Amino acid sequence: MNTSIEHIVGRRIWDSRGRPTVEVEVELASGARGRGVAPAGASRGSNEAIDLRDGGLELGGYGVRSALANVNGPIASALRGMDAMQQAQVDAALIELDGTSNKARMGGNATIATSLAVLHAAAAAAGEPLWRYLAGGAPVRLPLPEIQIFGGGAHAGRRVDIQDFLVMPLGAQSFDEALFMVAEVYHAAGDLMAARGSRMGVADEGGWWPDFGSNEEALEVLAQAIHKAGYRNDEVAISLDIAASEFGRNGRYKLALESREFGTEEWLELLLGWVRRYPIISVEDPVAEDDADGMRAFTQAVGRSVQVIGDDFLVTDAARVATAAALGQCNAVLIKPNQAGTVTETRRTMEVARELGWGAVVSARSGETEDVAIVHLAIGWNTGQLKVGSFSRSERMAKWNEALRIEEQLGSGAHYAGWQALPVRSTP
Ligand code: 2PG
Ligand code: MG
Repeated sequence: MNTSIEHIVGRRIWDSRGRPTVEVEVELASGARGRGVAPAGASRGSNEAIDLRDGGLELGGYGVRSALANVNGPIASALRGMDAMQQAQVDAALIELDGTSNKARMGGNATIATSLAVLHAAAAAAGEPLWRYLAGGAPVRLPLPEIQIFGGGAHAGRRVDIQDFLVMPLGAQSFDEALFMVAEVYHAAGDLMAARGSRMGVADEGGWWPDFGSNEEALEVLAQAIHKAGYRNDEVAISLDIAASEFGRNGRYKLALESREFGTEEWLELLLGWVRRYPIISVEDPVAEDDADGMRAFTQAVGRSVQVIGDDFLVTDAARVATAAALGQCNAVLIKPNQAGTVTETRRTMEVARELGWGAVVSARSGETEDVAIVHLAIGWNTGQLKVGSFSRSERMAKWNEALRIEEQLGSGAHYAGWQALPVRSTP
């Protein structure tokens, strides 16, 4: 079969926030096709691959004409004739063509959509679902999901400072049961909000709108919701994405909701108090991306009782993961393909994390589409954990539902990762 790349077309489609994004379609000489879509973050690390936007007045500056021109021009010319089965070579060509350290010239949105489209076309040529093509016969697990119940920070008009209040169904026996448990907690939380007379509605990733007087109150209500749904702490635990780069810089942390400001030391004291008082099993970006000492102090303080994920801090970069491990910062990495800009670089980061015995969480962005590729990456690469936002809005549910279908395809060979996917010694 001739698997050389024949056509590449970039088109503008629209994401879950009604903003334009890049979709790329690749066709091979054999006729096999693949489609890749770039998601978009709102709380971005400053070292991520650049999301190339047109600026100006049109579409609030979010236009993607320049990124699409790159796909349809230089990228298509460079990749035409290359073998789609050689993903590393295709991605190396993208990296070379771009020539910058952060995909600033071609745009990380242009490169990741192209890289994913080529990957999909290769799986189609192999006649396999993407997850199975990626696994290549190696064992896989259904991931432990990390699911948002309240969405705050940049995803909810900064109604609370902390970005994500999430749960992890540690005690489920299957992915199907894991979603069942989360559904119960999600709706219990909604009922509690309604009973309090809170303003209802959902944030960018589908979590309940965070109508609270303090950040800790959200934690309190989440713990109540888990209890109300009938689960113990070792069955459903809490996970937080602090996204501290959004309100912290130069060792100062400002909680706007509470009109309070902290230095790194007091900030860590506050977080560690929460970890002691609530069943928290995972914390992402507890400090700002520029606070390497704070990250080390937090990671050392929690030891092996809490997963500490680097998102803005590590930006899906293999070298940053290796350095952080050597310095005792974090014990897990968030894997966002569009932070890296190509499939190969994303995969390398995941592999380094695995070699280190770290946790690895494949993650969607706050701006998403119906695309479900990341579910296949999480399962095919056997990363053990998956984060795609909350339990409402179809761009989120499409992904959870895709994992259910894959669980069914695996049949009796399906194995749910559960809490053992975490780099921790025990459940809360
Ligand atoms: C995060 C993501 C997803 P965003 O911070 O982990 O929740 O948000 O895509 O806005 O960076
Ligand atoms: Mg994050």
